[in-house]
Amino acid sequence: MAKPRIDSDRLQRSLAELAKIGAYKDERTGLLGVNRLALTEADGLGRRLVKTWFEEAGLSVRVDRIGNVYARRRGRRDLEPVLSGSHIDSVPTGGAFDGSLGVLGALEVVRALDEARVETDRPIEIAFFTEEEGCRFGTDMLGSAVAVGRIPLERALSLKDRSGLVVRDELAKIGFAGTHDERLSPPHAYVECHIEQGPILRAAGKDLGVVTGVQAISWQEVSIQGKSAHAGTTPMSLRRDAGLAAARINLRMHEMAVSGKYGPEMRATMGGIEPAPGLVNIVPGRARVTVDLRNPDDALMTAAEKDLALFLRELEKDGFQVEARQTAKTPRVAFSSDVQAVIAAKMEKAGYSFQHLMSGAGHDAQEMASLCPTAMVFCPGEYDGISHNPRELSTPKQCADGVSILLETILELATT
Ligand code: HGY
Ligand code: MN
Ligand code: MN
Repeated sequence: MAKPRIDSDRLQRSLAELAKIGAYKDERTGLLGVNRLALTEADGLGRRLVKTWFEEAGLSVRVDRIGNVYARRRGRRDLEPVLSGSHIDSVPTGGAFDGSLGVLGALEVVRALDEARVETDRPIEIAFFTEEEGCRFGTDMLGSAVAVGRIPLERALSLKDRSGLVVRDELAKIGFAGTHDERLSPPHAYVECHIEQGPILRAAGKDLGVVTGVQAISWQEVSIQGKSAHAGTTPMSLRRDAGLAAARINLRMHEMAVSGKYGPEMRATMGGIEPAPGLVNIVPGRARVTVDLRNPDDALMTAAEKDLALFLRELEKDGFQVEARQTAKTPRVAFSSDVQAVIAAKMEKAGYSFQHLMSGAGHDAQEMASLCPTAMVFCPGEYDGISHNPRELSTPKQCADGVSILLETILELATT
């Protein structure tokens, strides 16, 4: 039996092929980005391409009722599988690696095992989950959260995007309204390979990262009702400028994060700011903003959310109507120390430099952690690990290093 090896060129070809689907030219940089927003036609085409690759690899494929896709490689014995995967939906200004590396890396593991004619005791399964990004329907890790039972199927299927289109219908439109039970029976273990999407590993000069867990995430959509008025004739004292209220919320969030009051690693982002009607000579009567809070400490996250809620009440004393809707909320998640130990031992043995770190970004792995022993392998990225941006880049070596450790880890976990 030959030793299975990752074929880096084949992995890069698969990543490049998938990145063509939903490709767009970034006006400012001229770079090619990826826009495969969940359940759009591009996501459907990407899903179909990867599903075809699964079938060509001889895997048995199933699609569940929230559109999650699983592809199983038989093992010698019919035991719980070792699961690996990620997502292929992207943010609208995405890159070629976020999520895709985890799915195509797992496929490369299967291809390498087949080439080396390696059988494993346990089955190996690859998954890609629906709407990991949460950009379109407002809730991140949607498919994997349904798979583990954190979000009920009906609630997920009824979610609407900004134009009122419903998950249930959009799934059917792209042909991924599966029939398989959406609740995943616990795998033996779950391992995900993902780009770090940040600067830590590159700055530390490390080849790879062993991920210890994911920080807490809290998303809200805040609607502000003020009073629309003529920009020229309305004295400042008579205004209820919803755009100004949005700016005050943004400033409060920033102060909460940089003050250290909620810990040194609190992060706050107002990614969406939409005053209406958004015209030069009209005081905005309405505004819709998004709130993204992150904190590695659950108690500090709760305290920060309370602070923000109080601030929104303050705005009401100034005559605004403010309605905040929680759209995503996940606690800090710790990954399995056993699976981390396997990953670290493989990195050690292969001679890679590595460090342990917590993930700043959310991942499907954080949902899987409630179902089975779970951990992640991080690959560094260039340009400070920029992500959710067409400049996202992990070099072929960085990708192959991570996927080769994914291979070794899956092999060990699949051998009883
Ligand atoms: O938002 C996140 O952390 C992830 O990219 N979904
Ligand atoms: Mn991702
Ligand atoms: Mn992402």
